[in-house]
Amino acid sequence: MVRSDLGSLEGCMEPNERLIAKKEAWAEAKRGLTEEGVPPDLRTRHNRLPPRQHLTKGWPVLDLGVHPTIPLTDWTLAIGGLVEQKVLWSWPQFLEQPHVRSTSDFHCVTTWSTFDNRWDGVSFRQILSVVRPLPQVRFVLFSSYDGYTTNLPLEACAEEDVLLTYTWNDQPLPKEHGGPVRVIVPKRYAWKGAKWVKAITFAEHDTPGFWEIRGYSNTALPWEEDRYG
Ligand SMILES: Nc1nc2c(c(=O)[nH]1)N[C@H]1C(S)=C(S)[C@@H](COP(=O)(O)O)O[C@H]1N2
Ligand SMILES: [Mo]
Repeated sequence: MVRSDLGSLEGCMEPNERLIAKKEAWAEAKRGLTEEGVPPDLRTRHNRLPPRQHLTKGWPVLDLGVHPTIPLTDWTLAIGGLVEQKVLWSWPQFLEQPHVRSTSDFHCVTTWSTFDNRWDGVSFRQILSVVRPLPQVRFVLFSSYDGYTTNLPLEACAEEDVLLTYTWNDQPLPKEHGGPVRVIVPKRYAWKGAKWVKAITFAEHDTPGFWEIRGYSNTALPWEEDRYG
């Protein structure tokens, strides 16, 4: 396993070691898990809240405590690895891509959820059509300006609702939520969506990311209450 540690970034806050330690301890204790064997039809799917989630007001901020400032003139997104066409997009080049608008729910592993978030951005499917992953590609690794990483299987990224978004409810995506651009993966717990995304790498093999190597699930499916690895 490749351990992806946070590098020190000039001009940034220190990572929030206490929060990281607490969440690591939760994974060890498997906090928040319902009893095994609860039949799926007794779960709360009908009211849109995955098991043991609660609806929260507003939009909490949750990250490692480092909020990098990326001026749009310096912002780039590198998409590469095993693809036919690597790209390095500047901000104007990113905005030139066809855009989509999407509304989805957001489920954080720490048990809060938000409903009906409106996003504008570039769909992951659009990225696939531009870079064209090679046939052996099965995994995707996202890397961020704060040093964070997270990994997903290619099929999970290819879902229609996976976006690189730069707005939230018609406003520019606030810096504390990952602006200028973050990833959202509505069918997975929210840690699978990289804030301040900087690079997307297509690979044949899986590379567990920041939380995946700290006790969190590799698959992260809210409806399965698949919180911990
Ligand atoms: N770059 C980066 N992305 C990140 C994180 C982070 O620390 N750094 N935290 C993840 C976690 S654990 C969650 S729950 C969501 C929270 O997003 P929010 O702060 O916008 O609610 O972002 C995810 N993406
Ligand atoms: Mo999280």
